[in-house]
Amino acid sequence: MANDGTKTRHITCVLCEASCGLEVQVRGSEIVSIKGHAEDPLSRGHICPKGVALQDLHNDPDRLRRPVKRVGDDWVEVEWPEAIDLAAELLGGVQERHGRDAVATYLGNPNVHSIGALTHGTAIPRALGSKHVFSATSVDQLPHHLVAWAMYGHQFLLPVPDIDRTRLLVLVGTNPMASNGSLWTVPDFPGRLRELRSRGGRLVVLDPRRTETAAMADEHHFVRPGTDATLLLALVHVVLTEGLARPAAYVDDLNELGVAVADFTPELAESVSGVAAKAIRDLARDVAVGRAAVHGRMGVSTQEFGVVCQWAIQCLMAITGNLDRPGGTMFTSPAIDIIERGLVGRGHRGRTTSGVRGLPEFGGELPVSVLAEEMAGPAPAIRGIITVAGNPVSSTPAGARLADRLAELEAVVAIDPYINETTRNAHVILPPTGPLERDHYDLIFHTLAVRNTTRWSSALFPRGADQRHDWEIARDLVLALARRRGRRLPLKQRIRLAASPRLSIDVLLRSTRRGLSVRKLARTPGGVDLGPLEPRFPDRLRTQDHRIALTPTVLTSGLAALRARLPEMRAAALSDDLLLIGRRHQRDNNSWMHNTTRLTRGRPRHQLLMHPDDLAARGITDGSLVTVASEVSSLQVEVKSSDEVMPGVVSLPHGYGHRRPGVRLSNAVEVPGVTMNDLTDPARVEGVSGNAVLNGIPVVVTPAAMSAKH
Ligand SMILES: Nc1nc2c(c(=O)[nH]1)N[C@H]1C(S)=C(S)[C@@H](COP(=O)(O)OP(=O)(O)OC[C@H]3O[C@@H](n4cnc5c(=O)[nH]c(N)nc54)[C@H](O)[C@@H]3O)O[C@H]1N2
Ligand SMILES: Nc1nc2c(c(=O)[nH]1)N[C@H]1C(S)=C(S)[C@@H](COP(=O)(O)OP(=O)(O)OC[C@H]3O[C@@H](n4cnc5c(=O)[nH]c(N)nc54)[C@H](O)[C@@H]3O)O[C@H]1N2
Ligand code: SF4
Ligand SMILES: [Mo]
Repeated sequence: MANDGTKTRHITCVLCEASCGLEVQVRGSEIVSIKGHAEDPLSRGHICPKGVALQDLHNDPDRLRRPVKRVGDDWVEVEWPEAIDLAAELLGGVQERHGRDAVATYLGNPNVHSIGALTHGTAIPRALGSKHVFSATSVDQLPHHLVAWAMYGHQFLLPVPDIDRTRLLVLVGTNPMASNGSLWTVPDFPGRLRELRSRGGRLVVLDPRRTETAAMADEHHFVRPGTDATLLLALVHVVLTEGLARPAAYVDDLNELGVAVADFTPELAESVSGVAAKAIRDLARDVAVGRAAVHGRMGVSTQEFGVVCQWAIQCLMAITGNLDRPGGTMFTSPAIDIIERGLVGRGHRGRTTSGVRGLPEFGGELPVSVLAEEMAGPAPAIRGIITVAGNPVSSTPAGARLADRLAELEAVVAIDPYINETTRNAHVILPPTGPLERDHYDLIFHTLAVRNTTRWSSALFPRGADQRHDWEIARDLVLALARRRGRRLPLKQRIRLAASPRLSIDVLLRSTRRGLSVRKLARTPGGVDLGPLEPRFPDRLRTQDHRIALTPTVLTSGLAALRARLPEMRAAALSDDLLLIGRRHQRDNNSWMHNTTRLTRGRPRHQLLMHPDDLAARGITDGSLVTVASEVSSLQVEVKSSDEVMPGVVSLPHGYGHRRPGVRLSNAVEVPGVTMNDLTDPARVEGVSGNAVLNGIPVVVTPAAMSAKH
């Protein structure tokens, strides 16, 4: 401690998957500084502007600290017991009147960044027992889970690029310079990329936009949105036809794979994707050399052929012997192994289906694209909802439609610290503590990290007497639901609910027999380094025979739809139609964190990016207001001329557009921009998984002045 009472503390940043270790100077209840923790074995001192903004989040006067209930158009603070009982009454009442399935749960992104949500949050949908469970997974990484389940036998066997040892890194539809990596905990991506380059390694990026990551690459190819599947299958095709395959002994069905991809030649891929056949051949040969890692994320997850894309990438890694090898894509050995411990199920598909469209569940969840339709009609299936750390009005397709439905529901409960586009529709809001007021342990992100480490993060500040942690809210709500039904929960369940996350993690750490405990980790700033990733297959495979089948029917079934779309894709490549894609910025965080000027000041970044040739062809001037119309809706936004996007492609960020009535985000409502998901279409889902299509949306862009005349 310094003379003035300043203390140095080490915590984990929970704002993105990078999970950086931070060093914070605190004086009493005041934050003096936040910087990266240089000694952290995983994040090595990295920090981004969002990490610094944790203090703004902590001090934000708009952040709720006590529950509120809606009375007319006003919000009234209520005591915790009353708020919990009200929530249980609202949700339980709907179930009593209309059946269990009448209440839906939406689990949003920050759940995976909160240990209490992970240890206790899932008890809420379990207590409700409704088939209507939704999460951000189906506007995000669902294809990865489905492919991992079908090929490796467990939805969480997700390989991560071994960036620290690779020779060739190929990034498809992902921009880690802005996002800091996804399904890939890779803090200090810029530093790791520099090291890769200085070892003589190369980065290749495939993206319709010359992103911040593409700008750092040795090679960047513009790909027409939604066509990557042909390109990725062509890579597999080249490896197989040129005799370059050298899979591990536990990989089966090479011949079947050859048959499946026979028609996906580099020339076909060129005709729809715009990437030269020669470049595809060269890339396939380079990947086959070894120590190569291919990683595909949002751009190839939330698009029409997301499952085929992720399947093709896994096949490519497996047949070239890059899977589970140093320098390729690898699996972690986390201290708390969520797979081995059974903390996450292996996955299942089709046990239930959605009512209107009949889309299958995966892993106990239905695709969120069906949420609004299940609330519609004279006898809607869903009449109440609880959202936990989610803002689906902003983050799911045709969110505006969902907002209208939410306003009519009999019960809307939110566990959320803000009154935003979604929670303004709630009858009661239960706000949890913020990231600096709670303990943290990365159950999920240690499982996806580029290095095996284990780190405990103690709350920086104690919670106020009138605040509750998310795990306490989940515990109390589950108990209140049971009480309302006149039931006593089984002892085992009560014990589990009563155990704090700290206690649960401690028990799990101690049982690893590696001499680990929360206490020990809490005394070791940055945590314990458990070393580089190591080969884990075939032991870690969870398929019955501990082998990998390359062509499970559920995955190859996506090929028919792809073949059927080829003529249209070819025609589209020659037309001047526009396709809309998303983008992320380093200082944005999905649909929240716009309430801090530290992150929102500076040049505006909400505009529609459009290629100068496309602007000229439509007589649109740079900076003017344009109308962007999709099949479902239209909106107006400023356009920005940019040759970063390829001709025929326009780009908008998501998570903007806070100027909706009732939103209580005093700074965010000043932030210009529109809600991109007013343009996305819930009818457009990936055919196998039901994942939302958020990239490659056909749109028409016209000058706003002109469309006003019509
Ligand atoms: N068009 C388009 N749409 C997209 C995407 C895209 O790329 N393009 N990306 C998609 C992706 S990948 C994702 S993950 C989703 C994210 O979408 P959501 O799952 O809706 O998550 P966020 O937008 O991050 O909203 C977070 C919510 O949680 C609240 N919150 C923050 N911290 C906590 C906490 O600790 N506890 C609780 N209880 N609440 C908290 C915030 O106030 C906010 O309401 O959006 C998806 N939507
Ligand atoms: N700063 C910041 N960091 C974040 C987030 C954030 O909102 N802000 N969100 C977090 C979350 S929830 C997630 S899931 C991750 C996502 O992490 P990333 O996947 O890295 O996120 P994006 O920046 O959306 O990258 C998607 C890329 O795909 C490209 N793309 C779009 N369509 C296509 C296509 O058809 N084909 C190809 N090849 N590319 C395409 C886009 O141009 C974009 O560059 O980021 C996380 N980190
Ligand atoms: S990169 Fe992610 S984890 Fe690291 S400081 Fe930024 S927001 Fe936090
Ligand atoms: Mo995400």
